[in-house]
Amino acid sequence: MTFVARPHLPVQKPQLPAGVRIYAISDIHGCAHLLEPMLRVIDADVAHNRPLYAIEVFMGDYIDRGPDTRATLDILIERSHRGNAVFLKGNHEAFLVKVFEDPSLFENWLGVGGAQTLMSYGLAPPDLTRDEPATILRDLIRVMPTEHLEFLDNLRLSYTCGDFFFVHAGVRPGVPLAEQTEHDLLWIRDEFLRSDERFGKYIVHGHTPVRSAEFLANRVNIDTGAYATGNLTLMSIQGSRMLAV
Ligand SMILES: [Mn+2]
Repeated sequence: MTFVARPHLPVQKPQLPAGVRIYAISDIHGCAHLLEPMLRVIDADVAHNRPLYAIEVFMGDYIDRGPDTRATLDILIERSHRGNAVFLKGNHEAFLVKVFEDPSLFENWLGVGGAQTLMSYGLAPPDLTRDEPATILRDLIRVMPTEHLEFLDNLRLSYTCGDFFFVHAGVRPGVPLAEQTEHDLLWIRDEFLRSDERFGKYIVHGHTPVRSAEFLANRVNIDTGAYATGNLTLMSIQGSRMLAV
């Protein structure tokens, strides 16, 4: 019997390893009421398709802006006990941790939806004519469950599987994936969004809202601005097939 070598074809489409099915959800921003039904969609899909390995990738920005950060973190922490979920860090989680260390940033946090987070933990709407930022933050740390604070402290910057690289915001063009800075991975917009560079992996990201999942040759953006639009996007990937609902 003769074995004929197949010509080495260039990889056309990014691939996941055989048997792996990934579910990615981006930018929940306190929309627990959208997250709950999405998790039921995932559970039904897993029950129907029975992948060998089902992996859930949450893309960061769990908190702020939307109505219920507290319930969102409760749901995600509960979900983490299954052991097949990856939780990426978003710029909002990184920023809140920074605000805890530096109360002078408190007003900036209010400008990006921090008041909704405070109120989700049962605190009054912040009134800076009456209360010092440090006092409000001390109250928040007091009412936040320890598991929530630990959750915020234990988020990953990126996740790689097969030909896919999952990250909250994006990557800096011209810099190898392994050498990206935390700041770029969590905050970058224009330089990344304008680039047609192939980054070594296919980038799955959120952070910059688009009307519907945006599939490009080098990346896919799945942030559909849930807190403003009511559309939380779920993307499933198996083999090289990407599907956003
Ligand atoms: Mn973001």
